[in-house]
Amino acid sequence: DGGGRDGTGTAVLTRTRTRKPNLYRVLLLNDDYTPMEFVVHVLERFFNKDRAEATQIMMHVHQNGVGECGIFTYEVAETKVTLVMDLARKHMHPLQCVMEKK
Ligand code: NFA
Repeated sequence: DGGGRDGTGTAVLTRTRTRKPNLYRVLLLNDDYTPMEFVVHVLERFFNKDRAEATQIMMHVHQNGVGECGIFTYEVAETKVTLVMDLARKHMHPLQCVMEKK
């Protein structure tokens, strides 16, 4: 990784340890009003799910109150939450999307 010379001029190799990024779970919360089809659309559009997996996750949220959309680094998770919340607001759906530290 890093090359250098010690006090006697001898070549030394040092290793810089890579650090694991903090990860965040992005969650969708159930409500009584957001159409199922809208939730499936959100999962396809922002979380790259195919129709089958998006439908599974949507039904999980519908039945259990909460479900995971994916796990991301802070900035990516924050961006996805904002995109989901902005689209839900635009369509006047009460859908809630939140992130939590893993
Ligand atoms: N519970 C909503 C309905 O019956 C569907 C839904 C699923 C909403 C997942 C939010 C999240 N229309």
